[in-house]
Amino acid sequence: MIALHGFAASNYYNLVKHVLLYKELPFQEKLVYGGSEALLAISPAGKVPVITTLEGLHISESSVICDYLEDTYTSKPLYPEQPAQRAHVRQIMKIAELYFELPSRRLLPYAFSGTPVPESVAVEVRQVLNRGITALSRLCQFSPWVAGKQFSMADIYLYHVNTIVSSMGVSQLNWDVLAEVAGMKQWNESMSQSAIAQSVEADRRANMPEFIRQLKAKS
Ligand SMILES: N[C@@H](CCC(=O)N[C@@H](CS)C(=O)NCC(=O)O)C(=O)O
Repeated sequence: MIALHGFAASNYYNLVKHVLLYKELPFQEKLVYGGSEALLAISPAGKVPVITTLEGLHISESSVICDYLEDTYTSKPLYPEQPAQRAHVRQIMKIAELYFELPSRRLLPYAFSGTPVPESVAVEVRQVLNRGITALSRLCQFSPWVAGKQFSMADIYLYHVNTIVSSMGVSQLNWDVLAEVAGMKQWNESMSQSAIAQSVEADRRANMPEFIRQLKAKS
């Protein structure tokens, strides 16, 4: 059986879990937090998620895992057949990662420590998020799915990226970032209603207290 290593408070972990659940692939969750030797043994950068494949190969980096799962398990496809459309889906995922996820992550230490975000950091983060807003406004269709008529990897990827963008935007910048992209909030809301999203969210909430405890123990 495929093993999924990491912890449910991580949105990167959750997007891979969402793909596994969507494709109805049997998998086992193996709890591991950042900074452990156990994780470094299977993840070169010490990051979660990691999967261990049926052949015993360890793969990290969420978008690489998404591609591996799609290439290996072709039923319930999450990328379109045509290369141009596939590129469109991947472009949305890449832009979501670079200009939505990563700037929002810079706010996490302030959220965890309860210290105010320095203005210089807030300015930089807003700038990058604005780039993401412009790009995603141009690329996303929400008709009804992010890349058009077909539900795709971009829906799963962007939805889990948005959990952090939305919470950090509102709590640290007093900014409803998702509202800046026409159609995104409604689409996000409908994604959150799916049975898979709800079960992933329940696991996320359940893991949060332990995740915070181990984070405090490290600092
Ligand atoms: N680029 C990586 C990022 C993964 C990532 O940042 N994971 C966080 C959890 S959300 C992590 O492992 N943090 C532990 C650490 O940095 O020590 C991916 O796409 O999988």
